[in-house]
Amino acid sequence: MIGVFDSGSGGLTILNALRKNFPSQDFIYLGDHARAPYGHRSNERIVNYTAQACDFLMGKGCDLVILACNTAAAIGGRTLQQNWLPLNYPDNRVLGVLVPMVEAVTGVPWHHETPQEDGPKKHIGLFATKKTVESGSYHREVMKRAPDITLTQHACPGLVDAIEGGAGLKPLTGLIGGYVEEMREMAGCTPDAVVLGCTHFPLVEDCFRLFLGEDIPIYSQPTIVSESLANYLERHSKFRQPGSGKVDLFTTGLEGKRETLAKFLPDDLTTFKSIKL
Ligand code: DGN
Repeated sequence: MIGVFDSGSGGLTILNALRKNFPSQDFIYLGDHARAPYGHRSNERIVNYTAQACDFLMGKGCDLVILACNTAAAIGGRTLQQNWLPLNYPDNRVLGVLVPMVEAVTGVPWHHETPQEDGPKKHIGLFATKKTVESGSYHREVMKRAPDITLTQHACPGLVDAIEGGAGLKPLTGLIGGYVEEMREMAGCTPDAVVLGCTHFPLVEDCFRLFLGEDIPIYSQPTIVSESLANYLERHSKFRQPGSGKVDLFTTGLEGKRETLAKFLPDDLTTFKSIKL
């Protein structure tokens, strides 16, 4: 069984893509809505919360957990993989959503962590949460693989709250128009391509598109993560255990968030079970 975790609802964009790609796979989703967003929390707390979430999902029988939250993956991914997992669930795996994006941008598979001499020279713009940008994880992983790439990162403070809070088109376009303009000013140009490095942002991709124009490719995280998982399962067959396409949804609390959730959920998934972490 595969677990999918996000601080809130954003990871549902990833879950939806995974369900399409793996229709007979069983999934468990956990949104830590009661403590979302994670952006203003300390790194230590984000690592602890993410470990608690993985512990819950693995306790439910998930031997593979996708951190469908760039913030949790950027801050806690490595610590969980290197320290927490070997002590607690040595046979299980935790995968993030960041490396598949870096892999797609650089065109270098994750297991080749050496710089490419003739790597692609391009200018990528990254929009993500403040925590993800501050972690430097995207920058570090891109530079390892393709030091010729210029990565301009822009934090989008307030955007996750606005999406989870159900903000309308006007405030959303106001925020996103500002981020794109600031990115152009920082970079001195429009980047060749853009990564939306937050699992909430696919929901507002049209707004980004509005300000970026039609010609700038936007790397789609749900699609890329799903393709990358297919590749991973190909190489690690023990995690390939098709079931009946069952999906269980868990939350730490949906107080005030039910309305927004509708935007993320397909019609056949509506019921969240509440849990405490
Ligand atoms: N969806 C999360 C991400 O991809 O970063 C948002 C994290 C948050 O809680 N700020």
